[in-house]
Amino acid sequence: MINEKIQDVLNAQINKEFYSAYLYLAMSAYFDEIGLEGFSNWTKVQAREEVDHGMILFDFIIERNGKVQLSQIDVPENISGSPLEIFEKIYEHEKYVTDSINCVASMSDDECDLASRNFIDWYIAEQVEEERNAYEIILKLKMFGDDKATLYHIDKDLQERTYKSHSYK
Ligand code: OFO
Repeated sequence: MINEKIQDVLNAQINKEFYSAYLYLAMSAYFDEIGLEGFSNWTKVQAREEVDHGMILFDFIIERNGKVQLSQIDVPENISGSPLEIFEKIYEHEKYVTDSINCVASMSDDECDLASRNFIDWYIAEQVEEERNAYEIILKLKMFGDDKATLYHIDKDLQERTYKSHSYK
């Protein structure tokens, strides 16, 4: 049986992951509106990964004979600006999610819930990748983003990203 405090923070984390999916979807729609199809594709693929992150938490709570408690998902606001500004928001958001995952890990240790502690390792590794992915795009945009021809090529590159479903087992 899952520890109740950990169950609560995992339920809160489900909400954060689905909010992340909403955030990336809103960004995808915005990029599509301004004609950046590759950026739109990249953020749409990321939204699907975020749904996977939420679902893995959902399944884990059930596997531990716990209770899933869903809560209202906020609507993302202020989705506008240059690709660099949007990716800076993404990077900040992922750092926030990393902090949240780290707190789940540390609480699992405090509560001696080692099954949850073991489970959350997958998210810790995933967050390293999430932050790095956003950061690499920021670096490219800072270096070349003002040049329209290069922006066009970055957009083409981001068009190549494809969705692969995520699982922690
Ligand atoms: Fe689920 O990692 Fe991004 O937010």
